[in-house]
Amino acid sequence: ESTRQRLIKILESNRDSYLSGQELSNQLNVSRTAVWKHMKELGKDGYEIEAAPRKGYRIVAYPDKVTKNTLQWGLNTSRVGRDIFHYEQVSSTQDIAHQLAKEGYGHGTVVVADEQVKGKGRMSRAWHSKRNEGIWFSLLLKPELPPVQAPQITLLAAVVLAEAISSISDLSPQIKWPNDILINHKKIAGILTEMQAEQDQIQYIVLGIGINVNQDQSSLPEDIRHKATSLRQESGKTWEINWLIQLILETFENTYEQFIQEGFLPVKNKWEKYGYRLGQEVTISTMRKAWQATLVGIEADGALLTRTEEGIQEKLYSAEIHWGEGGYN
Ligand code: BTX
Repeated sequence: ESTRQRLIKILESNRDSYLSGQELSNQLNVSRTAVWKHMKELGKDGYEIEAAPRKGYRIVAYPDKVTKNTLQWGLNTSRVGRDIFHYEQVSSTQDIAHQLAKEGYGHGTVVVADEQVKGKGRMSRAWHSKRNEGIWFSLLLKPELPPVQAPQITLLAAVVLAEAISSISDLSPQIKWPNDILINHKKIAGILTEMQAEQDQIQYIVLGIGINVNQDQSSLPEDIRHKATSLRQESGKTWEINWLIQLILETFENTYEQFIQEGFLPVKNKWEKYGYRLGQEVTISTMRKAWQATLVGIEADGALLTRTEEGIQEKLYSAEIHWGEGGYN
């Protein structure tokens, strides 16, 4: 842990009181000049620090802007987020993460952007990623697993998002197979998993996560307003982006480590708890056809298990699920 990280922790646990330069220099084991220099750096990252003569230092405002530092301070993980790249504007965080993978960056590297101008969904669909209103990031993963297990990581990420949202709100997120998080039937988050693999080994996965956070109805594009929502719209309050990203990274690391150690079963069980329309009949479509079937659950390998009216069970690895009029994607 760096001096700066420890400094933030001390300041955070003394939110309302002053800490003298001397006290901080003792606790951190650095000079008072060094303490002062760190304070100046914190200021650059958006912390507002009051320095009162004879009383000492006190945090008066926390940064609302996201930076590498504000994300790393107080982040309680060991591998996820060890390297963080933050940009104000990018085309897509996915592309940058692929580049970093090729440059040799390791498991857990995070790429975050305030805004994406070419955010992408699956099958070349666009993902709307407006400035500062949501969380748009990619996580570089290097699991020692065969490529057939990659879909499990998409499902795991969906569980992480559902659990994180449930843990901080009264909302009831649901997971639409394979990769969408819905609240009150509207999409609040999406996951895009891209993989580089050899025959029997994943080289790396770039896991892209997009979450609508502080948008109001009018800031979502018109064509998706009826089927998209944000945390703010559902909860009636605005959320602090830094803190949410940290929560998600921490929840991800814990869930991922459990998955590596214990396998997919714990993830499968949680997934089914959040599974959208399980037990109900929906329309399923692939490139070639569309048909009606009941969603039964997921299989140990992450496939979707369905059953037709005639009772025929089928495992699906890639398909779209629709319901109601006009479909949904
Ligand atoms: P998807 O293909 O399942 O969903 C894309 C569809 O969702 C679009 O066609 C549109 O109908 C709808 N949509 C677009 N933007 C939004 C939005 N902000 N909220 C709700 N619905 C929307 C889902 O793909 C995967 C999305 C991953 C996004 C992350 S962000 C960080 C990373 N970088 C990047 O370019 N993509 C990922």
